[in-house]
Amino acid sequence: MFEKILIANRGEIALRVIRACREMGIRSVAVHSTADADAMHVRMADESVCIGPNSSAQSYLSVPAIISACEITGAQAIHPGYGFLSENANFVQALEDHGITFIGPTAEHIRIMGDKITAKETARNLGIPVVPGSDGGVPDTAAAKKIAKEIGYPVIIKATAGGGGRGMKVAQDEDGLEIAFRTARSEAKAAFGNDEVYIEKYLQRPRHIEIQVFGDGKGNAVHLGERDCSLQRRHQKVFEEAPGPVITAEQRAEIGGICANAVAKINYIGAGTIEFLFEDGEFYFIEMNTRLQVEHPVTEAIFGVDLVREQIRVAEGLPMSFTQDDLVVNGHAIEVRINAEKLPNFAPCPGRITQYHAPGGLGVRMDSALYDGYSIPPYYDSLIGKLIVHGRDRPEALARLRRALGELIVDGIDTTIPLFHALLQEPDIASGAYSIHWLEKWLAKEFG
Ligand code: MV4
Repeated sequence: MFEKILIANRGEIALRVIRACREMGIRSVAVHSTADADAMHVRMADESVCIGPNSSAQSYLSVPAIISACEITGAQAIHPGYGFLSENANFVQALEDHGITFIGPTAEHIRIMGDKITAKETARNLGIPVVPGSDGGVPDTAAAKKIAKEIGYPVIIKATAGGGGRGMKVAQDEDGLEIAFRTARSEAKAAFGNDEVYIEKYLQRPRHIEIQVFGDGKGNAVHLGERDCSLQRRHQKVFEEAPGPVITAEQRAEIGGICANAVAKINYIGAGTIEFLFEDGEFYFIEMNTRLQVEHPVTEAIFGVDLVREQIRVAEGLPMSFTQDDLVVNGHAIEVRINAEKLPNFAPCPGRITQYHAPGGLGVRMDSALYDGYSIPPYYDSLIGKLIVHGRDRPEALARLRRALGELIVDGIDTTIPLFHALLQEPDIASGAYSIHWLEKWLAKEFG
């Protein structure tokens, strides 16, 4: 049993992990940069260690500083949260060498899924449906044209080392392919120092549907349904919901079963998310994330489970506390991301919070590290809170979201709260009729 866990993160996700530790009777250690000396995660943890200056590179991303903090405090395990070192295989390897448990998957699984071509090949071999395209890297335009002819236009060229939407180019026809291929390759080289690219059939109006999986590292795994995260701006999610408004129970059981079997087969341990594009009733694998995700609370709401508690359990070698049969969808949950950003351009807007009031009541969860008088530092991500609502069905969740947003007060800075008030007026949001392109089109129409 772990007595003490170090949380290698900040903000709301650090609080999320500290809360799970406290409920399990495990002591928590916060780490922080100098800019975060007054942050809520430092106050809430049982103890804290300053690990470096303002810049993430020298604090939250510093492997030696974090390992030292572990050794000083005697923490036996590290929870990485999301972002920062959460999907860094070298970090996981370093922890192993120091006898510290990483609360998450193995370095090997992180490495496989971090390389997009290897991830796709692994997924295909495990029986997961993938987007039609090249088997691995494409060496030149001639090879690209040959594959494009086979799968049909439009096609998309992606960087092997990319992800999160960086290094992608669409070609509508053979004329466009030449330029798309060369641009993708040179951009990949510049951005990632790796010019390998691959090619896929371009899906024109898909939804982003991701399946939550969970394994015990001993060949047992379950799925916890899907989240629809199609509402994104520049590859940043802003609104997520579970279950997906257009996914049937039969589709959930089928794709979920495929994903659970796949991760069971590789002895995957902990939380994972298998991302798909969903179009015309078909799922197409694009990537796998080997971490707990920002939007995990919508899944927790509809299944009534604590995913962080489960991560800690399996890291200790304990079994998961539920089986697939225990996991029944209950109602509908929606999360909106409250960012310190000024509309219409979403410009980061750090500064002092003069007043903060979190909404409450039935079916409302506010995950945030804000407090009255807190100054948001300019050095980190602009996510300052997540409002999660749960209702018996989607209309109830939407009504509850509108009500809770009305109670939420974040004064002193600009936030994305007005965006959600506006979105809730939209018939397409009310009906769930949106694809991955809906939000950008709507923003262009609303704000020019
Ligand atoms: C695609 C695609 C269409 N067809 N792949 C963007 C981020 C990366 N995770 C994968 N992405 C896409 N891959 C094929 N074959 C469209 C996108 C895409 C997208 C995907 C999910 C959510 C938002 C998106 C916005 C633009 C493009």
